[in-house]
Amino acid sequence: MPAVTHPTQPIEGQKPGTSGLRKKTQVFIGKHYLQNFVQSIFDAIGGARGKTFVLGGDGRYFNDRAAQLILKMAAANGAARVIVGQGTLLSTPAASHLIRQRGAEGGIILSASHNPGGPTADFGVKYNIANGGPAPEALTEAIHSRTRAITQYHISDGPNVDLSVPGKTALEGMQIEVVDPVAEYAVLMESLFDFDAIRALVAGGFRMRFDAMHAVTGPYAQEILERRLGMAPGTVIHGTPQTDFGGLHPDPNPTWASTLMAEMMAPESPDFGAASDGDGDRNMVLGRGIYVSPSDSLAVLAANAHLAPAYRAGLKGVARSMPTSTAVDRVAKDLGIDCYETPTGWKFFGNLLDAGRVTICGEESFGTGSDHVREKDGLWAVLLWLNILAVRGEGVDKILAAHWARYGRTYYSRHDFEAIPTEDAHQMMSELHADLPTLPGTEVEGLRIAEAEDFAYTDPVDGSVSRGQGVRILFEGGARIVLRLSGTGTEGATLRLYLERFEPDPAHHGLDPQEALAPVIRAAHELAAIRHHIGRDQPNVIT
Ligand code: VG1
Ligand code: CO
Repeated sequence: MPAVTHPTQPIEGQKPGTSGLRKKTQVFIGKHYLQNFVQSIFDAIGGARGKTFVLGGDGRYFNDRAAQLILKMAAANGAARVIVGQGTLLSTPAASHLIRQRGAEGGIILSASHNPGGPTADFGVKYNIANGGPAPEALTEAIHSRTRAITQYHISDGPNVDLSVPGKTALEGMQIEVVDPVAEYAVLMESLFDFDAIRALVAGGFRMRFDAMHAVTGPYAQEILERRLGMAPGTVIHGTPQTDFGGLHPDPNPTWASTLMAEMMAPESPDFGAASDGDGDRNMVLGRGIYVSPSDSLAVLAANAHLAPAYRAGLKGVARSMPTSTAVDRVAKDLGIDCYETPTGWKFFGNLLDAGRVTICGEESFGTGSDHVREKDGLWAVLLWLNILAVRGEGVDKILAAHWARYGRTYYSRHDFEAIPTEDAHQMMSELHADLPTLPGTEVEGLRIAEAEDFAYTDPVDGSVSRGQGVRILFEGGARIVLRLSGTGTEGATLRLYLERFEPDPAHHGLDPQEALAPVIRAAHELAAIRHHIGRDQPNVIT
C-alpha cells in the first residue's frame, strides 16, 4: 500500500470564506478539487507528519467519500493519528471539544453548515486549529495562497476504512480511532448544567420540541434531551441525519424551521421549542407563541448565565459580532464587564476566549457559545435556556418581557437578498463606500446620521487587523443599519441588511419588529439604492 504522489495544478477560487471553503458539491467532487484543498491545509500548517487530527462532518452527501480520501491523504502525509466520528458524524461543537480534549493539532469538519446538501446542493470543508476554533485569517490566507501554488499531493492507495463501528485500526502506520460522536460531548454538557433541575422541570410536566432538521444534532439531542433529561420519546423531530437533509435547508430560522414554528405558534404548544442547523452550531429558540431573536437570546443568556453551575462565578466578559444587536452591550454594562465587537464569523472570538477576556459570545445569525469550546454551540444554548427556565420557573415570554422592561427592547431584523448578480452587489457596496464620508450630519427618513464607516477590527490580543467587514451607519438616538456581503453563499452574491432600533419605553415593547423598524428599513433602501442596483426591494429571507 504505498503512498502515491500525484501531480496537480492550482484551481482558481479555493478561498475560504466566513466559515471554511463552501462550494457546489459537484465542484468538490471535480478533479483534484478536494485533494488540492486538503493538501494545501497540510502544507500551510507545516506538514502533517507525526500529528493528530480530528475528522467528522454533518452527514451530508459526499461526507463518506470525502472522509476516506482525507484519511488516505493524512496517512500519506505521515500523520500519526486521526480520530473520526462514527459514520463520519461530528457536530462542529463536538469536533471542537474533541480537538481540545485530545490535544490534537487540528480538525477537518466536512460541512456547509446551514446550506442545503445533496449532489446538486452544497458541500464544505472547515479547518480548525489546536484551540478547537476556526482557522484564523492568517492561516486561511496561507491555505489560500498554497492552493495557488500547489503542484502535487500525497495519497495512500490503501483500502477504505470501516467507519461504521467504534474501534481502532490503521492505515500505512497511521492510527485511526473511530469514536462515538455523542459520548464525550454529552459528558461535557452534563458538567456545565444542572441536569437535576432540568429533570425536575420535565417531571413537572414541562414539554419541549427540538427540530434537528434531518441534520447532525439528531443523535445528540436524542441522547441528551430524551435519554439523559427524561423528555418524552418523540421530543426530537427530524432526528435521523440524512444526506440531503430531507431536501430542506438545515437552517434554524422561522422560514426554514416552519414545522416547528407552526407547532409553537399554535394553541396547546409545548412550553419550549428549539432547532439547530446542519452542523449543530446554530440554535433557534422559541417559547409558547413567541420567537426569541438571536440577539435577544444572547442578551438573556448573558444576563442569566450565573444560574447555571458552569457560570456561577459570573462572566469575564462578552463578545458579539458587529452586526449583532447591541442588546447584550446593555447587559454587559449593567454587569460591569467588557463587551467586545468583532467582525462576522466565529474565528474572531478565538483569541478573546483563549485570553480569558470573554466567557460568552454570540452572533445575530443564530449562533451563541461560551469558553467550553471554541465554536458556537446549538445544543449548549438550548441547555442553558433550559437551565434558566428550570431555575426561574417562568416561561420564555415572561423572561423576555422582564428583560426588556429592565434593559429596554432592541428591535432588530436581518433582511437577506440572495443570489443577486455578483457585479451588481459589488457596485452597490462600492458606491456606498464612496458616499460614507459625506453622510454624517445628513438626514434620511427623519433620522439623522451620526456616524458612517467601513468596519475594521484590530484584534486586542494579537494586534492583527481585519478591514472591509461591513458598512455601519449609526443614527442619533441609537438606530443602526449594517450592510455586508455574505461569505458563505455559493450562488451569486447575498446582501445582508441588518436593522436595529432601541426602544427604552415598555409601553412600546409590543410592536412587530418590521413595523417598529419601518423608518430604518426605508432609510437603508434610500442610502444604498438597493432597488436601483439589484432590481429588487423585497428580501427573500427575513429573520
Ligand atoms: C453566516 C453568518 C455568520 C456565521 C457564518 C457561519 O456568514 O452571517 O454570522 O458566522 O454564516 O455560520 P455570512 O458570511 O454568510 O454572513 V455556520 O453555522 O454557516 O458555520
Ligand atoms: Co453551522
